Amino acid sequence: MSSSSKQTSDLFQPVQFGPYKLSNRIVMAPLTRSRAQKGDIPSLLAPEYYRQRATAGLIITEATQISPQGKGYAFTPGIYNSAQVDGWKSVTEAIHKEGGRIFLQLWHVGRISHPALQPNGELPVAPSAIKPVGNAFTEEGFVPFVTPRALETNEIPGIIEQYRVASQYALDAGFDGVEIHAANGYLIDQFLRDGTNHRTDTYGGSLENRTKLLLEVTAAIITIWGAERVGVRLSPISPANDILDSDPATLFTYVVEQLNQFGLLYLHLIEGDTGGARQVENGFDLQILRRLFNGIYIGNNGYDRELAVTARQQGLVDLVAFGRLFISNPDLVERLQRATPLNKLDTDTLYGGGAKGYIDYPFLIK
Ligand code: 8OZ
Repeated sequence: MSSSSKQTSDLFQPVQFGPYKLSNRIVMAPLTRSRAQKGDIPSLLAPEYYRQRATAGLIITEATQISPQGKGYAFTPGIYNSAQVDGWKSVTEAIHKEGGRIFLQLWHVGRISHPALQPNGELPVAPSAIKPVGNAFTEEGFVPFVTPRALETNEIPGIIEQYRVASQYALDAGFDGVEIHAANGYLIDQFLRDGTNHRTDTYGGSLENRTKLLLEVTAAIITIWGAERVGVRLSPISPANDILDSDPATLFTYVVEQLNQFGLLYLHLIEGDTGGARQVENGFDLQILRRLFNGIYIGNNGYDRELAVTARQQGLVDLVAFGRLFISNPDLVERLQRATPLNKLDTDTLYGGGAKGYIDYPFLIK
């Protein structure tokens, strides 16, 4: 039988995931939708949006800033005060009522921001004062990035504390775990890579020094959650957000070796150019990282039914995360299982706005 036929794949079978038994191996990837309320409180429609998608074995929330400083786009939600916790509680309760599981993605954007999005109009912070190429999405529209301010060494404990406190808020909000967003050219990724980290203190220079922030953040989060409820997302070969490293294969091999000391639940890799091609120039074989990692491996980027079924048959992934397909197909699991047609994505309603393109995509059977 070909992999695209309707034969049963174990993608649709229950699987143990640390302390949790997931109903299948299909993950809803983290997806920024920019619909939060004033105060960076999750949208009143977010419980319904996520509830509609609760048949995913696991949902990972949209990236969620750990502090006002961690924000880099208009209308993204936060997890740094009790009003935000209350908003997220409505989401976690809706998912748990449906028997689903949901992790929160912890996010600090670093230099991918703009004074218009920062407290008191301050400069965004970064490992080094290097301006990214591109534009920030503010409430007034797209504006060019600025040169960020390099963090002082004595500010770094405060950044780690932001992650720890946000992790406690995530626990209070009823999440099942957290994912550390260390991908896509945001703060942690900016520290990892030699193109964005030109520091001369103990957080820059050598591989060991550039990886230090990620490891210290991970250690802090584990004090709240335990390693068995924490995952990390990386994008080793993605150029997203003007990120660059001279030797990503060596860097990410070291990163994964070091992460192994914690016994984390999972590693979630964007296996190409984020939201784009799976094959990239100067890429490397990411199975090296999958084999190295002592935990569950979630693959992501450009998967369709056939690629996911084949990846499971060949043992290349443990779970598969789908992003855009989950935006337009709330019942994606059922549609993949039955190999039915999929709804088309409306790209005009991806970011911002309300119910349209958010909670109104049709189900096969309501
Ligand atoms: C698309 C638009 C805004 C943010 C990421 C959090 O790249 C994002 C993001 C993606 O990880």
